[in-house]
Amino acid sequence: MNRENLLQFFKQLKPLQRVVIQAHDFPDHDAISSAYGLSFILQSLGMKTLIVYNGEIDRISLSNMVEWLNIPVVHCSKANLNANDHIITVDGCIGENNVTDLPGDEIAVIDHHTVTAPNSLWFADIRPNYGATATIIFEYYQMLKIDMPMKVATALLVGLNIDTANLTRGFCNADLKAFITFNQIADLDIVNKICRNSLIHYELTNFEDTCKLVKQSEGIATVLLKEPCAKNMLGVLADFLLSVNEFDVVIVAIENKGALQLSLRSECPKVNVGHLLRKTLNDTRMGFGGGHSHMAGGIVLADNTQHFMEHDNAHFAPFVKEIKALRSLEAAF
Ligand SMILES: [Mn+2]
Repeated sequence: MNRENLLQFFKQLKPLQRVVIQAHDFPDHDAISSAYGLSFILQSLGMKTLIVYNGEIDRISLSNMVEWLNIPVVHCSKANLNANDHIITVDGCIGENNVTDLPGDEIAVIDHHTVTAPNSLWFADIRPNYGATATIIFEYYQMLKIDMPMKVATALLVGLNIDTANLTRGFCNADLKAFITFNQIADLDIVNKICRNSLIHYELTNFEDTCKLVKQSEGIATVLLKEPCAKNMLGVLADFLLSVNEFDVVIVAIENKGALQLSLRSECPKVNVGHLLRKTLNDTRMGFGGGHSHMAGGIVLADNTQHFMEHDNAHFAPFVKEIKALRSLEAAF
């Protein structure tokens, strides 16, 4: 991606009545902050923008961020989108299971997941080696020499911190450069207050549940939660389990309307959990999944959960089998 491509794309957007920026469903901090950062760029170029999402904002830290920084986000059900709208997807990709197909024409994807965008788009900027979409947005500011407002830097820094677990996973040099600039401009008291307050009282139950129910075999920790749990809480619990020294691959799941919602983490270099989910779910049509090498999410469709659990006993056999195969494959060298 160079300055010319970017300017060409913005030129194409210019005549539109409004530009819709869509975060992935059940958005996270990186998705909302990147949408916010992009909307400021487009507005400063004279365009009207609308940030939308589907699903829920289910982390207290994200609703605090939206409230404290006054980020104008709208649930898609209240956005009155129509067939004339043009949509840029950020931190997610059209065609993926976590990006709802909304009314309007999808014209662009800006993402850091391992995804393939359709050829028909006006613009695609996909950088799977980046720790956060926030860093891609940072580079747009640099390329266009736009001053980044404090609120935008504050949001983007939260997105970068949370996606990379405070620069401890899946980041590259570009993320470090973005971090330095964000850090100079952002309101660090607000960044830290958002990041520190990541739970609500009830969610302590989810930790209790996790501690009681976790099982492990050869470093693979698995949990099927019993109590209700916010979708994005699964990742928080998976990170928590990965902090246990003996575990290097983690699977956290909860049943949701007969389907199994999943969050995976890996610190084992031989086990890429993004690939693992695509191979065991997408390729077999048992469900959908994807993400990064070290963190991924997915869903086992209701008709197929019997391959992963028996009554209340979740064995996750297809995943465990594949993880063990990956581990032994590399060991042969
Ligand atoms: Mn992200």
